[in-house]
Amino acid sequence: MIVKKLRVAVAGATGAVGREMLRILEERNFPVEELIPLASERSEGKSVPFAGGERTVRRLARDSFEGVDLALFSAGATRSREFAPAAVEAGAVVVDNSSAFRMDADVPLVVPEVNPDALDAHRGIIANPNCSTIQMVVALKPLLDAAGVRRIVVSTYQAVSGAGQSAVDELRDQVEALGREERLEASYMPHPIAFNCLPQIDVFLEEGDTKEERKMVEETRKIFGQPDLPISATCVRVPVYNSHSESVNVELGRPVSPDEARGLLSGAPGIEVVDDPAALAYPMAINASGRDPVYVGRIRRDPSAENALNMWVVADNLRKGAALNAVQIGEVLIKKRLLRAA
Ligand code: NAP
Ligand code: 3JN
Repeated sequence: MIVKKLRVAVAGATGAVGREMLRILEERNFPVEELIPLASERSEGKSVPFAGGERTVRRLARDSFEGVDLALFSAGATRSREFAPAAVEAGAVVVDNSSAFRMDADVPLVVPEVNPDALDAHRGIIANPNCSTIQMVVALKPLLDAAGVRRIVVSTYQAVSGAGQSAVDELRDQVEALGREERLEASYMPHPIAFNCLPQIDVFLEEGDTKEERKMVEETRKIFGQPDLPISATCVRVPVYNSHSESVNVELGRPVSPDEARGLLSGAPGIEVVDDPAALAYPMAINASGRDPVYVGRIRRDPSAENALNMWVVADNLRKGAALNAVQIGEVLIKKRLLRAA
């Protein structure tokens, strides 16, 4: 297949996710004719590394997208709402990393290993799910196909990088302050995170759950096409720099033994099974960081419910949870010839 090289804009190119996008576009030899890094006026004129050189950052504006084929957005939901429609109007296809459009009925919410065909109906904007949702649905997809999913109970252990570079800096500063026996200052997270766990990610909603928990529930239902699937989520910030871990309890439509589950997951795209308790081998955040797969281990029966399994799911939240998933969507758009210029 002959692939036309594309003009690719990255909105939020100076941020934690945006910088990862540039690295991944380069690593995967994405067919980039021209890379257009966009950010706030604070970054205008600065440069970002790409393809062995430097690219000058431009200010994100409504007229940034003339001639752009693909626009990857990771500059926050407010910027997505303001600028993504202008990008579409200019002829670009937008892959948006924010929550701005995820639950819109006419916007596909896509994880390429799970529901690539949802892209066929796109109308210019495609949404990338939340990082915690992405790794869970990748891990559950082989079980969904083989046995059906009846209920999910998930608890997350989310790294500070999910809250941006400032939160990473805050954890480092707090650890250093504790070493000097000084007081911990919290500004980007609601309480000190060093040597602590915070059962709050994003704001609280009326029912007592948080917005991050609600996102996991609603996004998973949309991706699986099961609007009433019972899902219970508890999202926790932990003092880990990068890579989210999740304890996932799933009730299936028929009995699936741990061995069968390991077999199904081992052959599935995007998954690596690390599950050898005798060798103390299971997925860990420090091993997943900087890598692409969703790692799954601790697969075992849950005898407290019918047809239920427990598993431990770990992935790099900035890569598969955000930037990599967005670039993979771009790759599927090319393959399916769903970019307007392709
Ligand atoms: P970050 O490190 O704080 O970076 C924010 C980026 O947005 C920077 O490039 C910043 O540019 C740019 N930006 C901020 N205000 C802007 C404005 N008014 N106009 C243009 N650009 C502006 O944050 P991050 O961790 O990369 O996250 C960015 C967004 O990605 C989040 O808000 C979220 O919507 C999404 N995200 C999604 C996931 C996921 O689960 N899929 C995970 C993390 C983040 P400057 O450097 O010029 O300020
Ligand atoms: O906290 C995490 O680990 C993931 C954070 C994701 C995030 C952070 C700020 C704004 C999002 C998101 O992707 O849902 C958003 C947002 O776009 O609403």
